[in-house]
Amino acid sequence: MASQHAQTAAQPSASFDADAVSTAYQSALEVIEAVEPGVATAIRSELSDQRASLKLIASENYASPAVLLAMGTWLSDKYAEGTVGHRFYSGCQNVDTVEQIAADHAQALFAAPHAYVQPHSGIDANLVAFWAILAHRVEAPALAELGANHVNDLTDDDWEALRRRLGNQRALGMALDAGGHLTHGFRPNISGKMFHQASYGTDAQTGLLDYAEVAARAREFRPLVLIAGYSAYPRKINFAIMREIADEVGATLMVDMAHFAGLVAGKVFTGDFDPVPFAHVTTTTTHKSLRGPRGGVVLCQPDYAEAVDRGCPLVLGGPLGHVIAAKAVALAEARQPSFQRYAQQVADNAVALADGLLSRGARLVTGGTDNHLVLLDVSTFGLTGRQAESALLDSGIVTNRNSIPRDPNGAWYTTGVRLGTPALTSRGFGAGDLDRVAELIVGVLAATSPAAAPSGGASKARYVLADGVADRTHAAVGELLAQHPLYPGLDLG
Ligand code: DSN
Repeated sequence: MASQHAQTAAQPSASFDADAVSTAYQSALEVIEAVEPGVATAIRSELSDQRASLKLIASENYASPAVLLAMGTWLSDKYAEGTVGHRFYSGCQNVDTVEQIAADHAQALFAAPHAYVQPHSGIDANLVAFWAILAHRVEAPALAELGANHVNDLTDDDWEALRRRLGNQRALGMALDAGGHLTHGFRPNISGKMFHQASYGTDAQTGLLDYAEVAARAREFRPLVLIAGYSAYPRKINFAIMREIADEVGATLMVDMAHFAGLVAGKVFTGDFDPVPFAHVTTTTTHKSLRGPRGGVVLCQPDYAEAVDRGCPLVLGGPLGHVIAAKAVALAEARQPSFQRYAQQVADNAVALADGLLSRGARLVTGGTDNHLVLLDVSTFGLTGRQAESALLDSGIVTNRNSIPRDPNGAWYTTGVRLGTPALTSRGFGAGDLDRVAELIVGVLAATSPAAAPSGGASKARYVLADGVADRTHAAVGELLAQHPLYPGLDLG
């Protein structure tokens, strides 16, 4: 008999028929196993490992069976460079259909004038956005000045001059150690090489974004692109203020909402905290708090649409029709009222986690959270981020170490651990469960001490966890996970 799972914020899908999904996966795995058993085994192991881990990685989630199944199809076999109805290959009618459905859902979900759903990742989405901003703001006016319609019409000298102009623009983004992303102008990243780059940080006392400092940096630096967004900042951003700053200095406002797109979709971030009406270009991933397949999306105002749509083939390789189909399914799910309950619970759970940590004496960057993540400063436990991350992993708690502002340990060892609630919320964890998670985390860190390096000096990686703590914590984690099973009823046979 089919077991239907009810529609609740707790499930990683609006609802699914566990028997049908089990049969689908059992059959699929048999087919894969006959060709390469090692792959079938790894797929099975990944489900058991995901089921058995307390996942607090802020950028991860669990997509629904409908999203996952949409990815395993022959839409993968089609080349479809170009855009809907305007392809460089024939026979793209079905890719056209799924791409249009995905774009329509993205536009409706985010009330965006235009959506481009082809980027394969968040980095790709940001590259498309940068290229589109350069094309719209620099290349198009230069072509008009020169009376040309296309770069191919330019003389070699004019083309060289334009290339130098394109390569001499400025971008201002949040510093990596303040919570910004690599693609926001970090020098080793391609974004830091495409642009002359400067960054803004956070207030040394409060850890909060200081809009007056952002404005001052923007006035001094005069960027072509002002980038807002983060991957490790635990607060919301006022995008109305960011747009005022961009307008004052003539910058294009680009917002990377990859981490908090689910909170925008779920109407937790509204008004001045919803970036889409304020940004000229907004980028996102689809697999973090938005709970879709791995991928990216660019949303933009109408005057950037033409340049954004040229993402493939000018920036990206051929669109992944099977992943775009899965984006369409995930975006349809995110338009359901249950997704708004999910998103609110993600934010409520982050507050419960923050409060649980603070009440047990931990220190958090900014003193709390408004979004889906908290940034724990583990120096109060006498540990580096690397030591803390490893001790937590030994105890069954999966996190990632992260720099804190002005981090004395650098980006490899770090002084922070980033904790996020989207994945646990998809399993049905509530605020009480997150308080228990906080208790377990503090218990492990309080029982961990730094250990000396083999040479005798201080090590930033080695640590000692008091006897019995890892086993006891594993058992407590197991109890929590058992109360909130992942993909309940899904049986791989
Ligand atoms: N890797 C993502 C994260 O963990 O935040 C960002 O690219």
